[in-house]
Amino acid sequence: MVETFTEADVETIEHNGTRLVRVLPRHDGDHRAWFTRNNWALRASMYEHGAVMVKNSGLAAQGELAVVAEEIGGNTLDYNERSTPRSRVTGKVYTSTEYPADQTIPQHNEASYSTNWPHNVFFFCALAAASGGETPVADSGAVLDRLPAGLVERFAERGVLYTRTYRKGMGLSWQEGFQTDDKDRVESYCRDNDIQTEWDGDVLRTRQRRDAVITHPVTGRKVWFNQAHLFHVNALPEDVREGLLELCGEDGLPRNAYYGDGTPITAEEHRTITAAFEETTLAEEWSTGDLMMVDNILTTHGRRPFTGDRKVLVAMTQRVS
Ligand SMILES: O=C(O)CCC(=O)C(=O)O
Repeated sequence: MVETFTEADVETIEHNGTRLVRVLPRHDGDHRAWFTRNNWALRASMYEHGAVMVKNSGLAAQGELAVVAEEIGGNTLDYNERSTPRSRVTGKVYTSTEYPADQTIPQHNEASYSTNWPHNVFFFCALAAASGGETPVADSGAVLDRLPAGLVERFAERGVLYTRTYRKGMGLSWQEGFQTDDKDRVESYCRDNDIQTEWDGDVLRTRQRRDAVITHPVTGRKVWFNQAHLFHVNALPEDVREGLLELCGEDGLPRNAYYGDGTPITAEEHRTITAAFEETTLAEEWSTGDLMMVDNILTTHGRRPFTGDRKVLVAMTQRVS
């Protein structure tokens, strides 16, 4: 596939089953025409390898990100049923998750806790950090291959139960999560998307069961596709975890994850899953102007801590239900 690029230097980087195709355009100035000529190669490489990074893409404005994302990935999508704070920049282009610079964002398949997730995610580095701030990728099939067969079997059979408590001042409020001030609209969304709700005044608790292992619709490959390790209470630093448990109890945590039948995911299982991600993660440095596109089913993404200012914009395309 990679040979089909024109006017570009192309290199495939690999680490323990995760691949990223790095493409450096070599054209004489018209970057948009280059994207059009290489549209098929970009899309095919993304579906075959999982992640493609176009260095020095030439994209200047956020609007250009949306246009290129649509040309390659189809319709851009709104960020609904939110799990992290982000801002809309323009149209359907958002900032990436706005967590403090010293925090790591664990690897995840975008929105895999929901019934609707984007097939493709496009990240545009509008401003590279002074140091760090990579958006690492890890192949969801390689993660699955590293996990013990018994654990995969249990998750495949039972799925994952995601629990959330939306309250103001602790994680996301329900208004931010569902992007509305209308409780009836939240109820109707939850009914349509198989989410159980329980209201306590202005506090909303939800429970939703989702698959943990799915089959890639294009390649037919089985992949680990969930956010159990990220929602799990042990993903929090110990002091934050202890404080939250004391304050809200297990039932009131902003988020947590269990096996789909409600049985706990043990600390040991959480460590095993986290280690499988760590072993397969590949991180390529950002420069301002780079664009990375990922097949969200085949490839997870996360974020490394950074120093200095950093701005990464996101466009998601092609909802798969
Ligand atoms: O800022 C980034 O590089 C990605 C952050 C992230 O994981 C997200 O927004 O889902």
